[in-house]
Amino acid sequence: MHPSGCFFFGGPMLRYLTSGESHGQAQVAILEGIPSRLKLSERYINGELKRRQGGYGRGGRMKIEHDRVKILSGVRGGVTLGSPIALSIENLDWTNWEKTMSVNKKPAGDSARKVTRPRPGHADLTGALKYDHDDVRNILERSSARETAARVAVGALCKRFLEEFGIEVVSWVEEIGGCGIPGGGIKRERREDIQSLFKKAELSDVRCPDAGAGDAMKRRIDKAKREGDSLGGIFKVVALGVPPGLGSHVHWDRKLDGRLGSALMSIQAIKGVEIGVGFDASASPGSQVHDEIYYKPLNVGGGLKRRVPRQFWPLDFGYYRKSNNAGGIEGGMSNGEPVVVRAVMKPIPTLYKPLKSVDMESKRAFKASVERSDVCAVPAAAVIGESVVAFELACAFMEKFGGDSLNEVKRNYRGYLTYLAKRFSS
Ligand code: EPS
Repeated sequence: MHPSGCFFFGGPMLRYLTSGESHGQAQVAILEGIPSRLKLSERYINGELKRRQGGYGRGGRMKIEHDRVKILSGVRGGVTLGSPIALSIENLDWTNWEKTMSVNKKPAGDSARKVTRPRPGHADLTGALKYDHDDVRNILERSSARETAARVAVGALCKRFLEEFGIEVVSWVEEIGGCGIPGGGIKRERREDIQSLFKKAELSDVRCPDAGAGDAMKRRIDKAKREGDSLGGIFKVVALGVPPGLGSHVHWDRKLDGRLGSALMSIQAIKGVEIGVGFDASASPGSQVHDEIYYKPLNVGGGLKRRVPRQFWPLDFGYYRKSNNAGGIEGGMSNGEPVVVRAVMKPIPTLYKPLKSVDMESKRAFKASVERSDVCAVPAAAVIGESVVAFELACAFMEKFGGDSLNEVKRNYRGYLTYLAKRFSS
């Protein structure tokens, strides 16, 4: 099992690859396994790319780039064909780096922009040792979080797919540099409340739904910038409308929480992931941690009538919980409640006030290299978090309900919902 692909009966259902250097020509991705006849436009993906580019604390690069996707294949007349979908996002900064990053010609002298002083906290030193490079640029160009533009394009496609089934993936920022939402903003779980927090976050340039906390975050970012420093933080991703039964308890590599954890940890600079109450589960006894189960009978006489509280829409299958400490996942399977994950991003390792390092040519102590960078990219990381969660959910969804066309997947999904309602109603 790999975070960028899911497998069933030995064959991949949904998988993707990305390629691209930060100052190379483009970020590219190929996504395979999306069924045919899904409506898709470049405009939709561009909306998500724009969200990733935003956020207070970003550096000069985002003034240069206006990320736009080009769909190269797999889509015709605004609908997917069922074939692999190739996506490309041009790096506009490439024009300033053509000589340095030339594919065919080895750059000489200053135009090489050689880097020999690895930044603590980055892939620089270990990457150079592992891949036998004396120029750290050969590592940092790929380890850069610029790669996440491609992942957000893939995530946008997965979100478009999930939308067809009433599944929505949202996020917001809970903390930056120690400034956070009072109480973590955790407890509210109703669909409407989550959507309202998300709407507020979308209007905030730190993607924080609490205006007061957002202002404190911005002041903290300004201070770090003045001091030549960088900041990390915590974001939350919530998926709404996820049916019970994605993932599985039967084998380690099919557990949904394991797969989400792996996907989130694979985002540049992420150092920790929590599902539901996460690490807070250690402080309370089981009686206060586990979500009690309730049942409200369904009237399925006239089809799938909604008799359970609206916040559980569209999943009416009788059983529900009044709390969601599990973060919507029990036994490695979604349980029908919102899927709630949090991730912590470390401060960006590129500092304008650089840390101690060693020059790889002279082996003498030096300050690390300064590359142009962001002070804080937690708001962007939240959008990237949504993307990787959307991919994993789409993957698990296709494993369970997979088909070649969107209609086939819909038939399969409807069949499952009908089964749940009929089988588990009184
Ligand atoms: C970028 C993310 C960051 C930026 C990068 C663009 O990457 P890194 O992980 O290398 O710090 O610094 O921009 C540059 C490399 C630059 O030249 O400014 C992104 O999200 O697009």
